[in-house]
Amino acid sequence: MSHTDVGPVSEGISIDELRLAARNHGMPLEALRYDLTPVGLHYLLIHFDIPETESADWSVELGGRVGDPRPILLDEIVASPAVTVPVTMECAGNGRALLEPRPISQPWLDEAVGTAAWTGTPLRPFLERAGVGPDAVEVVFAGADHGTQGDVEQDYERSLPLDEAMRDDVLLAWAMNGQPLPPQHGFPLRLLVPGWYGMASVKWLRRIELVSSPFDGFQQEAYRLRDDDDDPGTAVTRIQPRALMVPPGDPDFLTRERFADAGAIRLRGRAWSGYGPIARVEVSSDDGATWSDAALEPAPAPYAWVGWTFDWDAPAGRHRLRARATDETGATQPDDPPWNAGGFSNTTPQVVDVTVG
Ligand SMILES: Nc1nc2c(c(=O)[nH]1)N[C@H]1C(S)=C(S)[C@@H](COP(=O)(O)O)O[C@H]1N2
Ligand SMILES: [Mo]
Repeated sequence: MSHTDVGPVSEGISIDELRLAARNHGMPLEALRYDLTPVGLHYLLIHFDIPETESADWSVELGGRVGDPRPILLDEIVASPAVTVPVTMECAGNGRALLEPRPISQPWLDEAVGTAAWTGTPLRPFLERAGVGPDAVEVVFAGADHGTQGDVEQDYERSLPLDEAMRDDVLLAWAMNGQPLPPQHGFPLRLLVPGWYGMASVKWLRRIELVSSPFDGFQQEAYRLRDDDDDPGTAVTRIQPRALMVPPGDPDFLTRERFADAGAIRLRGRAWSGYGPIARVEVSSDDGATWSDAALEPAPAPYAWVGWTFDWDAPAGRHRLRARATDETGATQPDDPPWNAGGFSNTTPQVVDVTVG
């Protein structure tokens, strides 16, 4: 079994990667202008096929170290006290295709992000009703989707440590921006784990199992920061800080290089972190040689991106803009994040080339 596959430095994107990229689209960066990403513009990551699901009679099986393995009916979930919270979700592989050598997988540049208002109900009361066994350490969540990855046939399955699963803000979610979840985002029910990279928020949620030793299923092992397949590495969990800007001016069709008029340009964007509030966003117009602080808007919610603006007096010429975020823990976006074979958490600051005329 292999969890990683790395191409030679010189190798371009393959047809297989292009097919993945066409199925799993990113959020067009101009959509950073919306507080809440319109559903069709939110990024997508689907490992296998979108399963054929129906809400009628949907239930979540319960198993493992529980006292009462009664399934949880979707009707019961939807009838429970509902909350709606804006949460920014980002794929752990965002930035992967910019690494050299390039890990072979979904080839994200920097667009694998979106923010939705998710409606759901906390998971915890259902775990309490099930009676968590004294030896339970993790909760495994399985989706209804099925396929093969790294030669391993599997349902999509991920676990959370028990204390994370018991957080008040971990939700069983059935709606996104006020609409029932669309098929591609997990209809009729998904898990939502605010602050963690997207892989933890299991879609098409079908089964919950409490286990007495750490889960080592394929997707659990796949999301680790490792040098190569033999390296045990460390688990990918929460979202590292990142800022992105709406690319200013107008784009070239093919290269998406920007063209703008000289003078005052208000740059704007969003920043987020799964470790705490954003403390600072900085912008550079000289490819990172010098940085200036952007103005932060009030944070809308603990795990939703925060808006920022920066007034740039753009002189004529070619400029390389960059933006970077720092969160309240002091973590920031390194110029050269450590390479890893899965291509995770590449938060090197965004590059936007602009010709000002
Ligand atoms: N069942 C299931 N859940 C899943 C996935 C999947 O392939 N199957 N992909 C995960 C990954 S890697 C990400 S980044 C998020 C993406 O969620 P979205 O497509 O709603 O944006 O879903 C996660 N949940
Ligand atoms: Mo992902």
